[in-house]
Amino acid sequence: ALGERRAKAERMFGLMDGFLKSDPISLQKDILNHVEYTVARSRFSFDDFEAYQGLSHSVRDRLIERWHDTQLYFKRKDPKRVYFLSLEYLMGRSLSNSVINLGIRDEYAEALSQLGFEFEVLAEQEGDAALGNGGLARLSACQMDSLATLDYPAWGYGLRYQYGLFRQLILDGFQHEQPDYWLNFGNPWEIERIHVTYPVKFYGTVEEELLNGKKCKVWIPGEMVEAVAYDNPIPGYGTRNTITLRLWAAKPSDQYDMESYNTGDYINAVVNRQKAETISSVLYPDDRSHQGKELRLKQQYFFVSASIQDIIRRFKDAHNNFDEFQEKVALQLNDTHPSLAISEVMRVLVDEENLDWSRAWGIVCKIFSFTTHTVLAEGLEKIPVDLLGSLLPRHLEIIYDINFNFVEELKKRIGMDYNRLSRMSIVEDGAVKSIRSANLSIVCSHTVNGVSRVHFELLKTKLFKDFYELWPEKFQYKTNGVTQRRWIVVSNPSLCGLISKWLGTEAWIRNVDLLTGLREYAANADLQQEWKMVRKVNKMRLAEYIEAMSGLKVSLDAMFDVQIKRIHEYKRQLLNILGIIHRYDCIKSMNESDRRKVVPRVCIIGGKAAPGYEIAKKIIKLCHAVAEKINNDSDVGDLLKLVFIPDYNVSVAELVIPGADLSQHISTAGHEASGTGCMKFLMNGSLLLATADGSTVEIIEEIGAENLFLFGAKVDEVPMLREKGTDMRVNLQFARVVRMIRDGYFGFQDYFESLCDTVDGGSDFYLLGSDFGSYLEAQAAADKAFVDQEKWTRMSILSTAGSGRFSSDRTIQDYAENTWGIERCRCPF
Ligand code: GLG
Repeated sequence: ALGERRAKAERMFGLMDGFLKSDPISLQKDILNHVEYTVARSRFSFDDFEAYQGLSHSVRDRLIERWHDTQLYFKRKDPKRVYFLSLEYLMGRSLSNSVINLGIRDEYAEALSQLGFEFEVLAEQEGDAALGNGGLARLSACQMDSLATLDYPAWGYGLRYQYGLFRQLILDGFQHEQPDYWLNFGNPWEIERIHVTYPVKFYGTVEEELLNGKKCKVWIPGEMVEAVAYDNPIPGYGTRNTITLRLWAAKPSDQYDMESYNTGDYINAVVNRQKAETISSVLYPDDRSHQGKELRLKQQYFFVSASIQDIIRRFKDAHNNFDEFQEKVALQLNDTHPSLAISEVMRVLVDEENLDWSRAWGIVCKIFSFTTHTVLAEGLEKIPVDLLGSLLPRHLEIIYDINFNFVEELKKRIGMDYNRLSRMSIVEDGAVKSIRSANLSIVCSHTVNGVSRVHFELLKTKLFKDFYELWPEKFQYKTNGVTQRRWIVVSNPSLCGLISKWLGTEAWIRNVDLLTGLREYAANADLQQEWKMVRKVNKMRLAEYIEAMSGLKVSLDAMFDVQIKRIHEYKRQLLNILGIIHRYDCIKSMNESDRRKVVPRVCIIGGKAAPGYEIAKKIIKLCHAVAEKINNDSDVGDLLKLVFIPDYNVSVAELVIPGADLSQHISTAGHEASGTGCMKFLMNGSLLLATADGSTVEIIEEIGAENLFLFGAKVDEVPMLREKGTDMRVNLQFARVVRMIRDGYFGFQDYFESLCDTVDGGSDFYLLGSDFGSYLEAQAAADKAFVDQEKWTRMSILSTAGSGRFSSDRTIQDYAENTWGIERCRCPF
């Protein structure tokens, strides 16, 4: 029937590729139509923002067409689908990415220029969708792009927060958090599905009932809210496939709580109902610590419950029993945040679909896979049993039952090793009895993935050692990747053009391994010349941004040295700042002729600190205090500048990364599970200054140690060094820079005291002191290489050429083949 309808449509409209034409004239007409009828502004008079709105609605129309076709095709083919459950997605802007993936960027640019607008200017009107914190959330976004591009039948599920990640405002060098009410100006990239709603239940009690002579559990909820779907079409590149990211928003339920209307307190009843919406109102801004808060747990269950209902509904549309469930459904848990999906599937199958426990359990064990992004045991999520019991009483029972069966089985395998049994138990006995979400996820998943090889080693030998010994076959790793569509094609169009020109093809945009073809031209003088030009233009763009933002003029001849990422002690922005202080101190003590030999630097730091993370906030303030001193010192001039870029987010990254000569990825070894920022810099030809941590270890293998600046302790040296501590009497350079802060050289003496205490006074947990010497050496090596621009450019080209392995296309293909067992399903028309 689908084919017939299609053929009829084609006969009527004479179109092969949807109803909408995409030549510049048709695009213009559509944009103006949307300005007039959607935005409701006169087509003769509208500003840049209204033009952006008209433009984005016309793009949306084209997305919708492909999206419908893809969904219909998936429905007809009924392939095994992967459902990606993630509490966070950092999508950033959609416009440029969409038109590029749709393959109509040039047509739009032409259409707009005829209307008197510039595509780039309108693209700047869009705000970021920042429904996530950092690496984990941006990884989800990159993976969605790859899933669509590689034609996999996939769905993303998450939460539609009304307030995304807070905006960072810097006042006097201090971070202030402002709410990000990102929906204020409308969001053309989502489609509200008012008819796709599910009830989600909370609280209440569990009762036993007899059903056909069989005892069964019935959950009588105490509260019910409605989940409403908002669909975000995700277009693939070089394919018609357009998949769905379905985000849930909470709305008051119509079915429940009606009786309060009869009490006469109408106003309060309405106000109370409104509270339901708070569930999806705000993203938790802390990416590492979990405090067992009720609202967070409600968010987790809310999105999981709605998603599972949706998935089961879709399955039941095509199947009348659960025999084939595991052949049609793969559920991916992105970290432990969605781990309640496990007990939810058990509950639905047993309590609602009346399957036997053992049959339901057999299904659950075949559908779930779990990826952990954490390195440290302290980072693992725990749910207090009291909290879970009150919010989701039936789930607590189910988890207890799963744990009982697991521990019984375990006893048979390992005997009465009580220590090990208690370590592996899903339930943790302690001051606060809790559920260990990671243990639950491991027990119930068929595959557990790490995010880099180093991370995998740590999982096997430390974090999940007990489980690895029990089930070695469950453990795998898929080194993270990023999408070259966003991180080269969208954000660095001139580099994109240059690469295509030298490779003689654009095929690398879908098949990124082809980038290795650049290796043979790395020393070619013509390519080097063009490469340098492209880099210079990107640096100019960045310098303009810095000036507009801070009034600071920076020299384009200086090395642009960038560290942008969340502020964390383990990521060691403090090491970077101490290094800058050292550089400043050296310049100050030089004579004129020595100063002439200094390689000028512009140090750029950006990132948000979690609102409750005091030390991270002090690092931000220190950065500003040091910048204030250096940037105003006439002895230093252009030799050294320090800039803090406020409100770091995806679109800021798109601007900054292409302009970086050098980028820093300097976490204490063994602390960064993978790191993905380094991959974006690598693709853009920035040289890396890095520790052998996370994915850097694999980057070294790909591009060769001679093409980056490596320093610091290795993962296995860390415990010994920590034991030893930093001796300030030996580490004189380090002691001196810390002393400068302590002595008030940069002001705010008292405020910085506790920050200095973290690295001296016997603690220095993150080993800044012991790595300082080799950090300075690596920095000196970078200076030396920069003087030789021919060598530097060759290293830069080789970085891009070796970045192909770090594409999320490779990661996703590996997941599809080795974890989810899904196949490509390419929409043919
Ligand atoms: C984590 C880790 C990063 C990792 C990212 C994606 O800290 O090292 O690259 O997930 O796997 N919480 C995170 O952002």
